[in-house]
Amino acid sequence: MMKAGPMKKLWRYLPALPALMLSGCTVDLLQPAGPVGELNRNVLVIEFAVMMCIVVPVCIATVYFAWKYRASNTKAEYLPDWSHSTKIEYFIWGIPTVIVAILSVMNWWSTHVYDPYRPLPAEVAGTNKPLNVQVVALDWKWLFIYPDLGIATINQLDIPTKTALNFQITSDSVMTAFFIPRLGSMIYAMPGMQTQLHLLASQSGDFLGEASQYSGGGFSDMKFRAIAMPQAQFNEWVEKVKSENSSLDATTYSKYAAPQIAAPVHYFAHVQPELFDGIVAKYNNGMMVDKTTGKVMHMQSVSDAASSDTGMKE
Ligand SMILES: [Cu+2]
Repeated sequence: MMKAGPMKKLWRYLPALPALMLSGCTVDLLQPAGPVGELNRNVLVIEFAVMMCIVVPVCIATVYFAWKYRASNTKAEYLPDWSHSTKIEYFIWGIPTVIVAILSVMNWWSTHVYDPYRPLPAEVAGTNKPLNVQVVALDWKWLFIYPDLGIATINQLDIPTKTALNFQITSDSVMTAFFIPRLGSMIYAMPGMQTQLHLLASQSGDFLGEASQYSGGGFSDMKFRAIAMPQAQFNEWVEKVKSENSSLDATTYSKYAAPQIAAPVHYFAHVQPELFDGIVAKYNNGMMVDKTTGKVMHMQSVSDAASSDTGMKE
């Protein structure tokens, strides 16, 4: 008889394995804190279930057939000349076709219902005035500009709950991706371009935000806290930031935009208007798209400031 060796002891911890595996980065995706995240989670779970409808029977059938048609089983049907079965053809082509069709419809529907470029539907967004946030991916930190409030932060995104968030996203470095797993959707940040994302936090909380695309040495520290709080508390926070004595303009921007690993949180009481547009324009020979007319125009004043003083990282 075998004695309880070290291997046998290890088996006792086997039930903890799923929990251990879920303790990684993916758990946030299963605990959404807003409507977009909820939809992403539901799609993930339903699609997983749909795919398991084929994976599980195939796994079981593999073991069952191997056992049933084993060499020593003389009772099983033996068909050495078998070559075709229309029934099996329908089965092996039909089920995958149905599953691909279900997944296609689900994916098409779920990517359009909360299109990242479209404001959230009114029944989800509520009546609070949406908050505009401009996001700039830097090496290796995140700059958040609140254009309507005239403030900015580095590596911390405070947001009011139950308020639609309109993000404009760009990068002043390489391409990366902006991602707050508990709020949902991941959108690319690219130099010279403006991507958009519309999110909403339905509950207060301190969520992880990250860069989800590898962008060099400081990538693993390119994280930020997204802190959702009630409107009144958010207003207090804005006042606190405004009382800081640090400002972000064309001259100080270069200092803060320089590559830095694990950058500390920083508050700017004042931010130069159109700084974000200047950052985008400097990769387009100073040209930008006018938001009201849709025409391409020259960002004279801002690009002078942003590209000559701060832009070039020689
Ligand atoms: Cu991951």
